[in-house]
Amino acid sequence: MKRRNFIALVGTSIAAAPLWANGINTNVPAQKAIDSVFPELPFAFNALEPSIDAKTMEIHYTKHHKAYYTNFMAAIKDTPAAQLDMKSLFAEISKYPAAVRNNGGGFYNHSLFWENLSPAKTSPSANLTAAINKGFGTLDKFKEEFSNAAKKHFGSGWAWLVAGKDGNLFVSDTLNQDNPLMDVAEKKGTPLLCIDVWEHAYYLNYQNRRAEYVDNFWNVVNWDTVNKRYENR
Ligand code: MN3
Repeated sequence: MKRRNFIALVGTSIAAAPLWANGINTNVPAQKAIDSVFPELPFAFNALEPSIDAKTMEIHYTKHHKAYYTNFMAAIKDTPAAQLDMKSLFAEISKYPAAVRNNGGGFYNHSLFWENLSPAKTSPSANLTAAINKGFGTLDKFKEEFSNAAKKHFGSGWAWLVAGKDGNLFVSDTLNQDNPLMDVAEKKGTPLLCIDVWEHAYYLNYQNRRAEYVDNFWNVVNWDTVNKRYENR
């Protein structure tokens, strides 16, 4: 079915459509970059309140994320990058101009971020729990390490739970819109969970209190997504 027909069938319901029904499927990143369309938000703007407020979600999605998408599409138009899927592009991102790296990362990272957020109560699968216990000792110790990476990251960027090539899990943080799929990343692997710690992600509601935003992030983690990413890595 053509994507346009599918959109016509499912309408514009934000809550009903999974992110990848109308855009980039970050769980199976094999889409050509140029084929990507701006993905729908998989929940309503106010769905994550009070942990993430509606106004922040609306601006973050409709302005910030949309701008990365638009600028990325413009940056790769009629270039070899448009022939690559996102994962392949990131694997050689050092060969491309900063506009591709920054906007491609911004486009992709936010798609990952929305997918790993949900108002529903979810929990790590048995397989993921075993991997977390192996990597960090306990779930609480993992959360502490991830939270510390998010709280202590200097400037704009992201904190990540990542599966390395050997399957072992680790925590990292990246500058600006870089991610662990990029050849420029210090620690590389498959992203399983991420948090945006740019000030635009929390400043309206939390102002300078990034630590509080990070602590409340755990209330809205979509573990179902993290479980799937771990299985599909
Ligand atoms: Mn952001």
